Amino acid sequence: MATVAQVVARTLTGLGVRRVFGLVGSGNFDLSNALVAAGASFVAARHETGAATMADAYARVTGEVGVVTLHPGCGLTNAVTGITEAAKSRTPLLVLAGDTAAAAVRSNFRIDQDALAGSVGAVAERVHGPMSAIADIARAHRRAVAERRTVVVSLPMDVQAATVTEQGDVPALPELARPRPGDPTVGQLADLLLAAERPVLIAGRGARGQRATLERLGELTGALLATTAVAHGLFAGSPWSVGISGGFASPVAAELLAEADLVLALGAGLNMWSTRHGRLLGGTATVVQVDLDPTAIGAHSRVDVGIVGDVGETAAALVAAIERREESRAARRTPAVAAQIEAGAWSRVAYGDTGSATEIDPRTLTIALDEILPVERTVAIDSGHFMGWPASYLSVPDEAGFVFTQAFQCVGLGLATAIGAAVARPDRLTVAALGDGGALMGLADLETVARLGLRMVVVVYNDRAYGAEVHHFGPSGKPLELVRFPDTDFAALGRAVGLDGITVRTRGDLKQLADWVDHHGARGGMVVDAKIVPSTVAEWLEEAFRGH
Ligand SMILES: Cc1ncc(C[n+]2csc(CCOP(=O)(O)OP(=O)(O)O)c2C)c(N)n1
Ligand SMILES: [Mg+2]
Repeated sequence: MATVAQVVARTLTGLGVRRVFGLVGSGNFDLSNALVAAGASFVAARHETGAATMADAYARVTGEVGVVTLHPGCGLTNAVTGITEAAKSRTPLLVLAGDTAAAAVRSNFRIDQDALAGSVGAVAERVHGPMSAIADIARAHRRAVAERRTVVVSLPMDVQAATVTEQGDVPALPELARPRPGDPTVGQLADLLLAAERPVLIAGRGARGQRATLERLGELTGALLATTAVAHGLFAGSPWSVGISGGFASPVAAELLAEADLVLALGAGLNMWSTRHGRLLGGTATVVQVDLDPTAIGAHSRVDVGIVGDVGETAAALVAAIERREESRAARRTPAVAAQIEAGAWSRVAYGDTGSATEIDPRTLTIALDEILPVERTVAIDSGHFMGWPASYLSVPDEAGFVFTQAFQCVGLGLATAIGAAVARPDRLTVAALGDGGALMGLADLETVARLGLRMVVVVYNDRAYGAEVHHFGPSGKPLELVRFPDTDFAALGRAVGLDGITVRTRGDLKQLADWVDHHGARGGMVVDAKIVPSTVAEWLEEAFRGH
């Protein structure tokens, strides 16, 4: 005899779930313990939005389904921001939310959980009763995986405690063949690519994991390579990669992208961020968009040719078609362009250092971090004005080494993102790049970094302000008192929870970080409170404001 909670837990571990994030209350206590008893390991967060975002980041880095368990009502509402980010990012995420019994109409915890889930773009599912428990949880899991959705599964407490007398098997599901366009479409696309003088491939979220095929396509067509921010790292180290397309593009990357006569967007939404409000797409370029989701095609930008298909399958079909023709082109792949790309890397772009004895230039800080920290790293970035610097200057080894939870454009998810990534890849040093405002918002889970003994450097770009707002409204003379605040000693906050903490005002102060890397192998957690020059404005932000 088993309870529904136990059967649900066993079904999930049977489906491959091995890691669960969460925060335990009475409404998910038995379920969380049942998951552990069934073989999953449990990662306790200190705030539910942190728990949801950790599971989201874990899913992004590992490719597994993320799982988070929550207390009913208030546990779920606390997690809503993280759930929304995951839903907007199409992260396969299972949110196992306890729920009040149907009859407990006056329970303090009672809310309409299904309506809440739907309102943020997640799918509402429930475990209805002992007879259907296995089918219910298997269906929710399948929707998360097959539809790439964030699924909020409500599990009423009376149902969780009910006894299951007959336990069926989880129906085995076939591997789903991924959609690919038909031969005539592939042939037309091959014609377009081979006729282009200056083709560019822009790879987005849907292209993650497809490096080899896309590099081959680039080789055959002479295309330059770029990624959106969420796919950053996909072409790390390629001489033909111009880096990120969008606000964080280097000046040379922006120039080369705008010159393209054919843009092939692969699993990339071509939104205002990845195209700089369309300015990175040359006015006369032919724009081709390949996406699994028909509603994504042309949703943000002008698209001349739309193709519904899986990026990997479509690219492989294109490669095969071009190879059959025994044709290839050098197009943009000349020694001069390679030299232009190399010389134009962000780290080579000259700038006037604005630092003083008390404040460090954020660019100098980030370039130094890139030199000091091991290259086997995962970079996780919060939202705010500062975010262009780590995105531009910190190299990453591959696309799993960069986690960008920005679909909700929400401040405060960066630390939890870093924690989920660090749990996923303990072999890599995780770098959490945060603004001071975002660090304070996500502060509850700083303790989690210490408690889990994660290998992490938490860098706080501390400008004593909501800098994005300062730079947005300051130039037009608006009052800024409400968006500036007193300095916070983040090194002391780090030490308070059991981490190392250093304060950085100059390049020389980073010697302590270099020693930590050299002598301790960057083990354990370190908070770097970087007192940055608050008046140094990132070009990407000025550029973004110009676009409005
Ligand atoms: C949850 C949430 N609240 C408010 C905002 C509006 N907002 C955007 S950037 C920003 C400032 C963030 O400050 P900080 O983390 O210090 O980074 P900075 O901009 O100073 O570099 C704010 C408040 C938001 N995006 N998300
Ligand atoms: Mg700030």
